[in-house]
Amino acid sequence: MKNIDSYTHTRGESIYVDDLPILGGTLFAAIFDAPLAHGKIVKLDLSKAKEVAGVKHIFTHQDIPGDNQIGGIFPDEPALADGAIHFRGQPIALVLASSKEIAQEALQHIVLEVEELPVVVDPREAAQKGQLIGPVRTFKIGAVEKAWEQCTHIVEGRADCNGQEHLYIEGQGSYAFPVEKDCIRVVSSTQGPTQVQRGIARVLGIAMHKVEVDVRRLGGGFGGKEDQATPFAVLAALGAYLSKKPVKLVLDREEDMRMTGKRHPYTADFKIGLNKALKIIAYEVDFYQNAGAAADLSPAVLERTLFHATNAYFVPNARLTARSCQTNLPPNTAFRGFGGPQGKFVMESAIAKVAEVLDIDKAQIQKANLLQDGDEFPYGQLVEHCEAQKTWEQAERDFDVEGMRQRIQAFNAQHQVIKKGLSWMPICFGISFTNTPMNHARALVHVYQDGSVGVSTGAVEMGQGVNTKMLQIVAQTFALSPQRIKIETTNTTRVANTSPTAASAGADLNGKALQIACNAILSRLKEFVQQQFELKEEPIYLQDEQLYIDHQPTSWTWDKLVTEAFLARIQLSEKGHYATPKINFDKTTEKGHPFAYHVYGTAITEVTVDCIRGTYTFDAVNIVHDFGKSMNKIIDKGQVEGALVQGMGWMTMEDLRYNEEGRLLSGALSTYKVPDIFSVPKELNIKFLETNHSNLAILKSKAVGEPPLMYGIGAHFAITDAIKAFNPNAKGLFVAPMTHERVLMALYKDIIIR
Ligand code: MTE
Ligand code: LUZ
Ligand code: MOS
Repeated sequence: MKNIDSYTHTRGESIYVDDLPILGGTLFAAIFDAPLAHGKIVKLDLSKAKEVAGVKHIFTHQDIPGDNQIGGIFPDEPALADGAIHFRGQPIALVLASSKEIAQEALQHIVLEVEELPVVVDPREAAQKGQLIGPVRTFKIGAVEKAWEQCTHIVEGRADCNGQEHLYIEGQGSYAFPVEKDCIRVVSSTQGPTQVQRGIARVLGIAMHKVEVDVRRLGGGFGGKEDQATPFAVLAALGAYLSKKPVKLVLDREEDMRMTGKRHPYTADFKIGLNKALKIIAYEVDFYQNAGAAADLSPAVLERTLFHATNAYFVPNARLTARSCQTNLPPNTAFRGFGGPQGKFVMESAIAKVAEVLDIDKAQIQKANLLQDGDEFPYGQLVEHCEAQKTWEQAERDFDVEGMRQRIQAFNAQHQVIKKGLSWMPICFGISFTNTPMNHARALVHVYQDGSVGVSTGAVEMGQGVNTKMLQIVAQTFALSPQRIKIETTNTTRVANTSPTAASAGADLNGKALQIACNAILSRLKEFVQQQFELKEEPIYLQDEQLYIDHQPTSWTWDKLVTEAFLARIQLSEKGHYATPKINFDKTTEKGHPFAYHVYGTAITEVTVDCIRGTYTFDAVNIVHDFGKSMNKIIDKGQVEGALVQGMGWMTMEDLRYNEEGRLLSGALSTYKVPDIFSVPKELNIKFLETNHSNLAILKSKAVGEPPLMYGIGAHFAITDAIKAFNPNAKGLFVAPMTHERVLMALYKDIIIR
């Protein structure tokens, strides 16, 4: 089944926040944001700006009726600055005007005087100064101090990876409407409707039931709208509440890039020890996460870095430490992989460095240490239904790796200034919010008198196809054709207390809740049929919208059944609730069983580097991915393709730059380059490893949203491999992204040009 949105998407008919019809009286908002990264506000003069024709209101923190606070995990982030500035782009005042242009024009007339304070952008410097958010976390397994004695090879090093701009096509935006009796209705481009609802209620000082949040779909989120849609929705709602007019706040690209947080940059020190047989015996790592100015989701991201710090390898003795460092950058936030990619990059760097020192193939070490059933993760969960070796071995076979190696060697022998490189990237990613209480969801199903069905869940559609998957569940349960089913907007008055659609768990959690609701309606209908036809044990089922009794079609269609049931006063609506069983985690011991299951896979990346210019093209990425029993192969394959390329962009070309003053230098598409169709590998082969035991995945179809992003890490190490083919003295550069400039430097480091 194809994506239910593809028809309207391709015709440009799908509706986003900025496409909503404008209601009469609407005011358009612009945000006056901090022009520097750290300081005390000495003076804020709005008088000139208020005189601009068409400006209706300018609000500051002093106008906030409730709590000036939007922090989710820690209350450390004001909605509007209240005297102190902590990052460039921090909202200070909200201008409402009769048009967006006038509102933006008024920003130029606001006078701000600031007493500047020193700016910190480097996480190690922040840590040194004791600027940490939350506790330092350490995961331990085995006895790492003693384990070094058993190691034949011990290697230490440092790895640094940068942040990443989400670059969803649709910017942050909300449209807020005042409703009678001090209520507010907000249409928001958010992954977390309940987070937005709670944030608005808090800032306006009203109860959550007075706030309705509605989401049709997002033009991409990628984690950037898990937490950070909230501040902008809050400001739109504040404007509507105070002005009693509808308020539209949609950021343009440069505002969005300047004001919002991104993937966390990390820097880490590692030490790894292997025995003679190349088994990893011990691993120690110290992560410094660049959190930005406020907590946002950083503590949760930090935690997932630790959960994935050993990637798909068994490490019997480890000490993994991570600290969240407060700097004067915009608060960094969720981004596809949620700290997992950063943890894995360091592990892969450590293995690469050992391989370099021993002068052996990195893949030899990777393969020797892949997880197996019965192994223990550093957080105490046991490895079950492990597909690490299976995906690796299938990749070896299906993609004729031996042939590939020989072909590359022959090519490199024949070419002096163009070299090819190869890398392997196994992945293992845990599915569930690491914060156990977040792992539940609700759904609401209405079967209408005419047999058509309306479905609401807590899942937010952001391009990942979750609505199509929800529709499939209903269609399958009721044996209905897709046209009879409508997926409603995600709305907090229909489905309450939602977790954000995140952690790749949207389809699992909401799909399972939806299955429960549909099955309850189906049971009631069957019971009704049993009574109506005075049946005993004869099987009753639906097939192709037809009622079957005792394997014989009856004269009753689905529509007839529904109509009759309605007349017999049978309840045709139902809600479902699902909570992931078994999972738990104890933060005091840092042990537990946090994940419902894990997703595995292996990618092989082949690159060609132009060793004169430092440029590269990816010839092929070959993947064997563990989909479980995919319920929609088109969508799932699309998720792997998109995530891979997004991960490759992070590792190679996306060059996020802040200067020492905390000013974003790569704040537009002219200075920040993301992969386009020309950067996609020339060949992209995705093989489905089909497995059948993930009962906690919806219809055994494993979560697919985030895990494949981490295949992109392979791009980095493939480039290093090619560099070494050109310059055997070159040392692995464990710094991402591997831009063309960096490749050029690495190619000619310590080389004597003849
Ligand atoms: N795919 C598209 N097209 N757009 C997105 O914004 N977000 C990713 C992933 N795939 C995203 C996407 C992220 S970060 C997550 S967590 C999952 O989708 C969320 O959806 P799911 O839980 O339904 O997989
Ligand atoms: N969000 C969150 C996430 O709050 N907790 C998580 O564990 C998580 N994991 C991935 C992406 N978003
Ligand atoms: Mo995804 S980072 O869980 O929104």
